[in-house]
Amino acid sequence: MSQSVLHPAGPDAAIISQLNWVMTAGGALILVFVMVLTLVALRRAPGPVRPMRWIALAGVAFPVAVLTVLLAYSTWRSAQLVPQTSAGALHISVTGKMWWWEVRYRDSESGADIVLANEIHVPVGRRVYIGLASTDVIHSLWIPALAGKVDMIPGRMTGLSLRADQPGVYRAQCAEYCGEQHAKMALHVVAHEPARFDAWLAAQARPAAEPAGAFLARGRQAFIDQRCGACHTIRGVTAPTSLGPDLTHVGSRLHIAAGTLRNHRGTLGGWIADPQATKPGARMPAASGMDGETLRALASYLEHLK
Ligand code: HEC
Ligand SMILES: [Cu+2]
Repeated sequence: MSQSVLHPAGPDAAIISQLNWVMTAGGALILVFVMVLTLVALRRAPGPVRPMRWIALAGVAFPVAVLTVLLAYSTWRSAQLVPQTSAGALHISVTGKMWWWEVRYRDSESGADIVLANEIHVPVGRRVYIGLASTDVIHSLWIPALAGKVDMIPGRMTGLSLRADQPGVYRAQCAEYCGEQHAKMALHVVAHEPARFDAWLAAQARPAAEPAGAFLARGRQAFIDQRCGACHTIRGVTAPTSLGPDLTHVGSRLHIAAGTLRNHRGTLGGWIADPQATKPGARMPAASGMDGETLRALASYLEHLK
């Protein structure tokens, strides 16, 4: 799960990585050059200097030449970034919330929104436009292996175009301090071959799986009795709300709590019993008045919502 600018997996990240190497190498060369000059100055025999000549050459001509070349180079490379437009691209909306990400796709057949959380899936080789918004404070989406960071500002739409060229899982992180759990506000981008992406999206469009057996049915009943539906949607079970992540297919996700815990029955149960232990301040209260067996049934039910 790479979250590294040094391992680009798409054209934008490759350009940014190259700019980074050129700047670092250029800066290192200049540093060495200045150090050598300093040594020469320290070791030379005392005698008359010609300060005007040094100021003109090293103080004016040299920086002007270096900065002009860098400006031309970075302008040329930036022009090659993926065009920032939604035309012809796969459209995804991501909304930053304290401290998780709501992700929406449009179902091309029904026109309805397909809502999920903390995970973006993209087809390899296709341009994707991610519309960005925030409902509370400023967040920023940064997927280092795929693109530069773009802020998500309340009351304003921003956007980010990117293309993934290699299948894989790429970690992303909120890159604008947004409060107590900013550090635990991560997201994973999963890039698939196009056919697998289509299958994934079709599966996400379906309503939640019916519980297979009495134990899982007990879990679903606990979800209703505990009023989890006040903040969470399970399509086909509870009414839409977006105070908390959509759980219709929560079992299909790699992580829960915005990249914080690996997703399985054990972590689901622990999270439901005491979310504040994992993310103090998270906007989910601990479940109360549930016996152990009911909690296990609830966690198993959520795990089976693939
Ligand atoms: C007051 C609103 C609220 C209630 C009630 C609530 N939750 Fe949550 N829940 C949230 C929020 C907000 C998050 C996201 C927390 C974060 O990651 O910072 C969350 C996260 C989760 C997650 C992780 C989802 C993911 O994809 O990361 C699960 C699972 C979950 N809740 C289950 C439950 C269950 C089961 C109940 C009922 C016992 C419940 N919640 C009650 C608000 C709520
Ligand atoms: Cu943040």
